[in-house]
Amino acid sequence: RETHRNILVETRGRVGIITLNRPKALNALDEATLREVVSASAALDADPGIGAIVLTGSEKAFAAGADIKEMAGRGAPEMYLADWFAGWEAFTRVRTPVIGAVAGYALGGGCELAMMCDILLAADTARFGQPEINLGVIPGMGGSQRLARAVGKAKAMDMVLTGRMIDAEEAERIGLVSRVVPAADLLEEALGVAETVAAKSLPSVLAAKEAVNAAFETTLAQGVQFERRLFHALFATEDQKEGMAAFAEKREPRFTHR
Ligand code: CO8
Repeated sequence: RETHRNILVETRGRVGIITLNRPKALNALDEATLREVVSASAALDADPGIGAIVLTGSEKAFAAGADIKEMAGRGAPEMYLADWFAGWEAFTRVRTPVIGAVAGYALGGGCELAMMCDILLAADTARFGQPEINLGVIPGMGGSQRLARAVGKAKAMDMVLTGRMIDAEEAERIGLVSRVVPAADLLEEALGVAETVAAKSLPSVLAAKEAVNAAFETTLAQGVQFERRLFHALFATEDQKEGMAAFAEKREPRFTHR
């Protein structure tokens, strides 16, 4: 595997783990980190031996935002011509499910990156926020859109306009995260979720992620039809035959595609 400066990449069985590792800046997401996360996640996505990816940070910070020092001196033409932050869209095109595991700060771009994950686990130490308003700007990596879709207008406006941080308990209550776990167990819990997903039949896992994501991009009628077409298509897999046979025979399925 290629070597990285700001992240660590490892695999455990069918699970790939990407750890943001830029402790001196609380994992602030600079351009180098963006390139590394995008390339590492694409490589894991292309590996048929990988069925789920865990994205995590440190005990103190998942990521404290985009790198403010890197952006501070730039002008509008430069930001526009570079299409600053557009590179992160590649991360949302990863087809393999991504389990985000957040401890400590997930602020600004860090919160936005967390929201790009498919299942989000928070340690009880996690703090989420969109503090860009305090810097004279607004979220720039999808925060205003993904937060509004995830938690609705009331909480999204509250967080984006005031910049206030919410704790893990509030994040779970409003539906921003899937589960809250004790900080000491975060990685093991995330690996457990990843292993559970990675043990399913991969075609059904990829289809399931595509189907849920379609809910955010289309009308209900089109989304339901899209789901039904994917459902029909899965009857072409041997894993559908095996899964349903195993149910009838009261045994565990032995999927081919995993
Ligand atoms: N960018 C660059 N460096 C950072 C960032 C960041 N986002 N966050 C922390 N660091 C650095 C600090 O500068 C410090 O470096 P140094 O030791 O060289 O001074 C080091 O990390 C440790 O940080 P602190 O000493 O501040 O640690 P504390 O424990 O005292 O505080 C906080 C932790 C509360 C997380 C604090 O670091 C903080 O408020 N960070 C910034 C949070 C923030 O505003 N994030 C949003 C950034 S903007 C964004 O993500 C969206 C992009 C939209 C466009 C924005 C245009 C500006």
